[in-house]
Amino acid sequence: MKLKPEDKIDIEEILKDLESYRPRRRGWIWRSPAEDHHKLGPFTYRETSEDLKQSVPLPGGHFFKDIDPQPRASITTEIASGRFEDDIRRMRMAAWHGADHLMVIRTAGQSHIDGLIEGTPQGIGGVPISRKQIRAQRKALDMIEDEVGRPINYHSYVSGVAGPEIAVLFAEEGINGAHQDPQYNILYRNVNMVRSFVDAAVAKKVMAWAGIAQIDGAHNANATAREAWKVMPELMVQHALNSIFSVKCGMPKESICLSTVPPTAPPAPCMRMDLPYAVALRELFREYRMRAQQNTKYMSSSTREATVTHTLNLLISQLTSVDIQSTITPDEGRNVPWHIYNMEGTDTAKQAFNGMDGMNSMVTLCRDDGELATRVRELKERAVLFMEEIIEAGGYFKAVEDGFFVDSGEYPERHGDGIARQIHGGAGEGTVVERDEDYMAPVTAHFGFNNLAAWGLEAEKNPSSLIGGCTFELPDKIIYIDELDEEDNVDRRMEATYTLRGGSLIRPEMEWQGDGVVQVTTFLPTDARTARFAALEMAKKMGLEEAEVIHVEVMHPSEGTRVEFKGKFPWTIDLDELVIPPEPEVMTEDQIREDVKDRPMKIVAGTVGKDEHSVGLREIIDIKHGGIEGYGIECHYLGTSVSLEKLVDAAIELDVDAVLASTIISHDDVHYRSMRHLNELCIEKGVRDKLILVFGGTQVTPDLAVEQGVDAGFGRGTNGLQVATFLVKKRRELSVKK
Ligand code: Z98
Repeated sequence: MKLKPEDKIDIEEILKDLESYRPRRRGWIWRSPAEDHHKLGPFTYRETSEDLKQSVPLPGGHFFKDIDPQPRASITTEIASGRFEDDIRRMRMAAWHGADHLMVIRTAGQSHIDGLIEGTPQGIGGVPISRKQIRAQRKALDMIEDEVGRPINYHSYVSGVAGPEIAVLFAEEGINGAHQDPQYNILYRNVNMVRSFVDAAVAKKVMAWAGIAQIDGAHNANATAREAWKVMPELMVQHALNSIFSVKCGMPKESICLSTVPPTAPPAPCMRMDLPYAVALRELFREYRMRAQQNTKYMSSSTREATVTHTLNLLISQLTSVDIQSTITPDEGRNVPWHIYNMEGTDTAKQAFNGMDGMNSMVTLCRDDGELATRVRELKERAVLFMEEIIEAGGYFKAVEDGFFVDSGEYPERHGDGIARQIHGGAGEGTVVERDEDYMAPVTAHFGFNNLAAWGLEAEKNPSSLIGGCTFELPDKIIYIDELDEEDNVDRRMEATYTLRGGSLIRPEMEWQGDGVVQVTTFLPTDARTARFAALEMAKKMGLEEAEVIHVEVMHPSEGTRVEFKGKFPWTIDLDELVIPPEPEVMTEDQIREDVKDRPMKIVAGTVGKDEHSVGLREIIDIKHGGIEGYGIECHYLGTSVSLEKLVDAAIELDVDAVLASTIISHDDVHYRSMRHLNELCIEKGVRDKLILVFGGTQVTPDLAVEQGVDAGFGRGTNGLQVATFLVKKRRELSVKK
């Protein structure tokens, strides 16, 4: 199945015949760098990767021939909706915006399930990871990567008590990246520590066979600690432990990605803390890859604030040449994991990297002396001392028992509030048993003792040769289970939204098909608490169901509050009943030039009333901005705050074809009053039938403008070509009438 940009992805089609779907490849694929001086539109880039075949450029790309430079780093988007079928459409959109690492968050609690989930139940805060779900998504991603022209890495989590089983599932199904870190299980999920490390060894060996890139879990200490900037030495210790353990299990260093998060955020003076930390990490772990996340700990529900923190974090990523850039920002603070925020986070990363392209060749970090170097050294020393103390204490397990980790003191200071776990405690305690002497498992990528001595050399090289190959070599041996629950499955959910697919009905959607969710942003002239309740009342009056306030921000304690709320719009829109006016036809530049050459055209223009705005009108006129001058139209610009009388007098004196009036100010409908007045003046002076009257401005609605008596109104986003087309066509129409 080949995707076409003009058609929606067909989820029903993807779900067909999943039993026989086979992944087309294994392993992580990094972006292919473009050449050093990569030319795109008017610019040359230094640090980009190969262009996409099809994509959605940044909104500002419009000014530069819609170029869409792709940064070097892989860009992650994290998806956590709970319904994998809706996430597929979100993945396609994210890929078009530039994400090539699609990380699917697991449903809450999957860490504690000691086995695999089957079928496609609905999740909470993420999807239940199951074979059917990942097959469907990987199959969709095969099509999506063909559509955008870049490999897409698909990712989820191999932690929890079923870690090895999930690793095998991921290897079988061509998953490309996964979190795996035994320390995560121990500290945050209270899985027994011995079990966690044994499981991790098995899982890592399997992941290494499948070429799966690994992300560790050190950053969770940062998110958990009360004062995140104090755990920097510990974070390095956690990275070190998981990295070297992974290497010992057979994982190549280039597949080991350290998960780093800048520990602080403004108003903290974050750069002075976060940058030395990032530099120290890169120096200590230079053979490994870096995966940078955003700081999500000090994040409120303001998307603006989150985006600034994200951008500062991206500056660090740029300065320290990150390999994978995660984008998760606004969802965390607002708890609204919506489609649009996946695209926004991806765009923020792409935009920041585009803007900082080549910066590292102009700016050098001061590593020799001064605050950066001193702090980098200090952090490394603290980390090494921490490691030494673990050894003195009797090793890692003992250190965990003593509460060494996630203590809120900055090492060597300790506050005694760390997370302590006991070696004889936690989920899965006592489940690790020594292998019998005659233990033998005929499987590929086996970890540890396997008694193959009696089975010959071939078996020692690859134990699965004894059974003609295991599921890694022979996927037909995989037992595929479709669904286990008759009600909680994708077919039932799709039935419920059937009418919204393929027909003429649509509903707003933020997370799931047909969820009806809309967000309203407004300002209420009252204090924050009152605004919160007033907003809910507004939502009720607007007919929104299940309304919730998602952001409240004081503009002034008594003058007012910015408030954002969401609710469900309970209706559907029938597209067949919509009256959509035809798109205005635009002549080609050459057609306009030819017309004006045959019959010269002259206009007079000005911003009218008491209005000093000039940019919009200048863009319509100036050759520099692609304005109508460029087509040979003679323009007489009278400036700003021009009276209508002066404009009409000049039109008569210069004997022009058209008057172009502009206004931005619109309070009390002054712009529409000006239009009426202009029309009346022209009638009074007997020139109305000789002049084409055009009014423009950001608040102008074309139909309303014509109702006021002018010939055309142009609103936000108008360009010179549209105005020139109108002028040429209108003049032809008038000549015919004459
Ligand atoms: C991230 N958004 O890093 P549960 N294993 C490791 C983890 O770091 C995590 C999980 C498992 C962040 C999310 N990390 C934080 C090493 C989570 C998650 O138990 O299913 O939630 O596993 O991408």
